[in-house]
Amino acid sequence: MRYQNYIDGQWVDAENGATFTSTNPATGETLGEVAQSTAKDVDAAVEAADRAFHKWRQTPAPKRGEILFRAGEILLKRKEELAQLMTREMGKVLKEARGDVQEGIDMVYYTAAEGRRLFGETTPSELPNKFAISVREPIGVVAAITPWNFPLAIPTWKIIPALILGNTVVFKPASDTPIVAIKLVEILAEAGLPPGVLNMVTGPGGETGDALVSHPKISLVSFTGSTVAGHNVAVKATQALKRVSLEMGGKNAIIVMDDANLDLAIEGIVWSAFGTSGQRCTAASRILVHEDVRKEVTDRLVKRVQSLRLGDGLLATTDVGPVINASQLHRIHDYTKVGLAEGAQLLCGGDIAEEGELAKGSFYKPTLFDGVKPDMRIAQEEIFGPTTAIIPIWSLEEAIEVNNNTKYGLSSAIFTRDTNKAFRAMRDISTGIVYVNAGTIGAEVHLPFGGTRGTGNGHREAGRQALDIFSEWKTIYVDFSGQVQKAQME
Ligand code: UN1
Repeated sequence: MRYQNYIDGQWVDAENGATFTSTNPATGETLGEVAQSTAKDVDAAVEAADRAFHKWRQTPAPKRGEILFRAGEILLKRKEELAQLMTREMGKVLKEARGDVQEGIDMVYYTAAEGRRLFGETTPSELPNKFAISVREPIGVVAAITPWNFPLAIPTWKIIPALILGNTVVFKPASDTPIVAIKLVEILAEAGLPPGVLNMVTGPGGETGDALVSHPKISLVSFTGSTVAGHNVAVKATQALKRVSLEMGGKNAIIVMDDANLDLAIEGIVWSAFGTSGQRCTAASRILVHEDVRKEVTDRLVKRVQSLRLGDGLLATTDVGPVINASQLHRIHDYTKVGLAEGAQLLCGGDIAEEGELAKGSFYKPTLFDGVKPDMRIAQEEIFGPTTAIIPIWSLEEAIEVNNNTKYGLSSAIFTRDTNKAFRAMRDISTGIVYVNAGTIGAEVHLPFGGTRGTGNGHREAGRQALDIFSEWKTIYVDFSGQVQKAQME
């Protein structure tokens, strides 16, 4: 199967005919050949988006919303098919793939309804017979650059708010998951987006992504992905004075206090650390356990983690799917070696899984380290795999300090039965998202999503707050006094 770019309402090959392969990380099976775009393809896509902008921005927002609602209906109808494709292309277990599609549907419905809100302000003028309002305006052509770990949900976080506000979009999905992205674009086109309003170019971050970020007609770059790639995007886009919204890494911690409900905490840890094979930017990669319950927590965790079954995410017997590709697999394993060299104690896992069918894909054994010190590399650097580090703590104050002391600041969780401790944690934890008696994953689309410090650059996706990324404010004064009234003059 051969997949093409989508430019100005047409499906087209890359101008030089080049392609790359999308493969199933569980089996190595080839899923299709996908256009490998060059700067020329990017230019054609951006020019098309730029031409479409004028008309789209003047389309009433409720009408734009109607098209997006239709896309939501189609997504809902095709949910199962999309989820199966996602499991084959990205690897996450089928239940989670359904969740990813559902998160996309939620985002589409939630944001489509903004078409009938997009509230601005009216406020009294300081002068008589003068009227003052503020309204949101689109910015122009938006570059949406998305990662492979949520191949449907995250593209909707960017594309849908951009479109409801009247921007046009050039979408570049991750090279590991282009086919799911192509299906999303097909659906948005079928829903009735006019040609040029949404364009897609597939290809590697290096050539395709760089050309997009540097294109003079791109007004805003919205990026989710690794810290290294995000840094590159930020430097290039900022030099060209574009607006940039970045969502990058995490080193999220779960705090388990001595008064916690341990049944709940253990399940929360397993879900947050090993769900999606640990490949969420919200994944719990540090577990800060009060010394008084550490032995019980580690003993129970080891048993639970060793019972997790690795396999193809399409099989009902699988708990943990593959990681995205071989290079990521080796990177994760290198971190195991780093942890051992730093003196952390390996409790289970710690190796590439190659038994039977697993040898065909990229599987890593769910890994637990104990006795980890807060400043070790495995406690500071994002690994993005099924591996987590237990760090002993002795008090809430210490836990909060360790929690806050990484270069990232996305998500945190605390398990405690003590309301006072819960509220102190809610106040003093400095991440963008905090959970009480729940793990670090599972954000909902109608609340702001994003992090402090090196996780991002101050923006929030999702929720009403996403509108601030994709719009400019325009302030309008209407003077109906019939005179030249001079503000701030006596
Ligand atoms: C991500 O990993 O980049 O909160 C997004 C969660 C999901 C979104 C994760 N709703 O885990």
